[in-house]
Amino acid sequence: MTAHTTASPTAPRTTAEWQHADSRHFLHPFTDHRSLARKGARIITRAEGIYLWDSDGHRILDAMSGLWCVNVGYGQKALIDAATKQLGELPFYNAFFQTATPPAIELAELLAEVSPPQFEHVFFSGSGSEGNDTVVRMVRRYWDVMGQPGRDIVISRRNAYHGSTMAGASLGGMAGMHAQGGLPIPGIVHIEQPYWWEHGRPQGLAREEFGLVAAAWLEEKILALGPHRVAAFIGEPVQGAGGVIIPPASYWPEVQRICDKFGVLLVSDEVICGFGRTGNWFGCETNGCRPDLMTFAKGVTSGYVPLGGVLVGDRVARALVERGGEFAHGYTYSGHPVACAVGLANVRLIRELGLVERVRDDVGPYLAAAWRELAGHPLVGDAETCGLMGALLLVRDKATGAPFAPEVEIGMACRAHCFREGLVMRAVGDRMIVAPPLVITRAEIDELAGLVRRCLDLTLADAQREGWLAR
Ligand code: PXG
Repeated sequence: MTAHTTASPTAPRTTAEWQHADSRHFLHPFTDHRSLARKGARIITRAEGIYLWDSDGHRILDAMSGLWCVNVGYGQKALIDAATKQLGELPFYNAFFQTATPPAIELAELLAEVSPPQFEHVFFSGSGSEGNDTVVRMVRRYWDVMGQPGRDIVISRRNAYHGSTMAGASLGGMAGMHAQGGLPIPGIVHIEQPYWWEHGRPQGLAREEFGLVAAAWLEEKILALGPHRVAAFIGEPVQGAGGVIIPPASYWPEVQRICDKFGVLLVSDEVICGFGRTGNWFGCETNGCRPDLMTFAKGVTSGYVPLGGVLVGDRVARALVERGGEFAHGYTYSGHPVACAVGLANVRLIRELGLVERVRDDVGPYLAAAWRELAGHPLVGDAETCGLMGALLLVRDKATGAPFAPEVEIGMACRAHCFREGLVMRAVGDRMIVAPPLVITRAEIDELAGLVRRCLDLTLADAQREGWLAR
């Protein structure tokens, strides 16, 4: 073999060289490539703790944990060592033909231990989207086994995010995704989301009152479809990609009561909320409900390697294991040994560092206090947190809560400042959202809040200069 003429992935190149090669060859997720090619992608080259560095050497505070996943922060040696050791010992073997590998068995065992008591079984996938495809197949299989094959509809919610595969995007309630490729697939229907600001406040409802109203939409939909047709209801404990929509405390217990009343399976999509994000191991514990199935991904390995899956509760597991025979479903990477070895090291580290308790008792309340101060900013109409997730709603008129004109794209204006100031904060419409690594310290939260305030000030100056605040 002759020496390589193309650069290896780690060879230094200038930012412009990276950007050129990127726009020639790499199709990114959810990206307008013509517009990206004009600007050039930001190239991230390394990370440590809660900070990233780009190819120009700028340090960036990553208040989104990569993409809601790097719960233990960057550079954790225990995870790196676990991957390296497993790669050397057994980089791959499958779990199909009556075989298993020690990391997959051990991780399944550990997940059963840290999850609520009804969960003793795990089905592994490679991602959250695949996990939700598994959910759809599994709940339909469950009702087949139970002798009710006509019970095949899954109810989800508008502005939910459940992934980007055919089933994942169909379960999701994103209009822009449904508009491309003939979605949703048959048998998936949506109800309105429990977003108080949009659907409760204009009606003059108190938050908790609205929670019951929003849950009643589920009962209405079940009755309209016929309970004998409804297999399951799926929801994120807190809607992440939808803009950190935190439901009123009254919502989930009422959803649980309705599912119980009609025998509908309850699925908690814990891809973002799992592994400590809300101050409990899983978001359903924060919400006080008892799901039958839980989708997980992201935080299970802190994003170091891809892994997802479904925790299967006793009701479904009993039917599938004892009466179901072969479930004709699975992925090459179901129980991938390297991914599971990293998952094991990650879950153990979360436990050793006490990160779940830390979010609940220390940094979660500390972020909430910082958010209460930011609530006073002239641009902020509403400020909410749940564990280590936070959202700031930007409004044109603080007194009335009136929104900016949509063409202003105030969230994007704010996000542009964040980029320049060295902060990763997401904009979802007019909601600015954060979900920092769970290892973040109080001092780092002070730094985060200071950067947020600075970016809000800069955005306010834009709004004043451009006349966006005028009626
Ligand atoms: N469920 C939930 C609740 C998610 O947040 C998925 C499923 C799909 O997981 P995979 O691993 O297939 O991506 C997710 C993913 C955003 C954003 O813009 C959020 C996600 C993915 C990409 C972007 O906030 N969440």
